[in-house]
Amino acid sequence: MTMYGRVTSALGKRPKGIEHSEMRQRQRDFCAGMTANSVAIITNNPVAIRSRDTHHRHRFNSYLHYLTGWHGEDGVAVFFQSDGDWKCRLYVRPRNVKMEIWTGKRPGLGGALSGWPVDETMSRNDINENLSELLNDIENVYHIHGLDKEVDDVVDSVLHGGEPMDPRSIIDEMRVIKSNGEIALMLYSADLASYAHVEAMRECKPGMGEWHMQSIIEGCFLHHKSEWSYPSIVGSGDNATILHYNENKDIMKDGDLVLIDAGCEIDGYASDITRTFPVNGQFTEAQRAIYELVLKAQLAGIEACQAGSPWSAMHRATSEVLAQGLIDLKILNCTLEDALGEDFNGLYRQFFMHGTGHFLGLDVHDVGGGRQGDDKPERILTPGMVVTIEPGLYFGSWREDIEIDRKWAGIGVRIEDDVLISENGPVVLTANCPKEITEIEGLVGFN
Ligand SMILES: [Mn+2]
Repeated sequence: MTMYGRVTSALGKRPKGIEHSEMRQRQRDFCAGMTANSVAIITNNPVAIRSRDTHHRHRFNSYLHYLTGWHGEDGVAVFFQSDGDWKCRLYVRPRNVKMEIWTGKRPGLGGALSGWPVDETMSRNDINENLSELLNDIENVYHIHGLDKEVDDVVDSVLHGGEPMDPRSIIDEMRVIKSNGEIALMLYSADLASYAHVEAMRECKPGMGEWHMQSIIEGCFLHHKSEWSYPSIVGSGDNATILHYNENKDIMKDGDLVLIDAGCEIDGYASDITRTFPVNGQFTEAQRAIYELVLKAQLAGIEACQAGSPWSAMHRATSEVLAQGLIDLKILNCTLEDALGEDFNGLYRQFFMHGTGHFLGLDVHDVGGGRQGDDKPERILTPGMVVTIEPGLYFGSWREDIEIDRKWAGIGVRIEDDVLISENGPVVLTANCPKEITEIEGLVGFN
């Protein structure tokens, strides 16, 4: 058995990527949403410099992937009308053996046309002239600025200072509801991340580094031809009370909790899991009390994931449990009303300062709004949506703005699962990642 053999055998069959026929349907739906006499341009993400001539690993643009499956840097998809029909043209880099020796083989124009769901291909080298010509006499150009400088310049010169329309207003709505093909990929992504978390729990021992947990989890992703969908957070002790801590540089101490927020990507589709457990495998009384409260809130949040409910039902459910629990534990000395506040902004927010969840999909914080604080109208939960439920409580011992009993200091707990909204109630995609106290105490340190 190789490293991660346990994970490999637990994983089911990896689903195939999204079918070209499904991408064609997405293209048709997108084009149907555009106004008459328009052209839409979808570019790839830029390449970012890591150091001198070394680049950050490139991640394809989610919109380009969604519509065409194309990943090649410099790829640009253009949707335009010709003889009354919408066509998808893909600009790609032409074959060039001298360059390919260094940077890898390219499908070229012919390979892209036969291997991807597009109607025609053209050379990226000619995009300047060629695209200007296509945009002539077009009233509306859909384009996202800031990703591809050369394309931005073409669009600017054609629009003469006018603003392009935003293609996201159409595509985001489409991406909110996941198809069966997408759900299969997300379930696999959730399984892989679940098993990776379990491996980290099994290996965990006081004295190990936070980075060791990170390496076990990310190694497991890579071993299964996947990669992280966002930088992994491994925070032990007080580090767990820093929401976006990802330096992962400290030694995990006996008696501390460790919070791990890590997920992976399968064919672009993200999973997003947080688990918190004792480094030595045994919860202290104080840790147990906070953990049980967060778990109770999390289960209430999942139960609130019912088709037809408003988005805020999830946050309401977790918040009510947490606020009451903080009063019961005498961490808050006030009424439930004051703890919750008028608009979920009461005293409990000192310890639970983020939202309950977000959409999940090709982007870990997926498009379509729904997050607390955004200005979009409230969503109604609908079958096919995938959300995260991730309440937490954080008692940083370093915080000067709060007054709490010493026994809570340095405790940070978050529990996060990925949940599919369905006609038959919530489906927890990350159900293979244990979170009950007895399960955790029976796993941590037992490799
Ligand atoms: Mn999340």
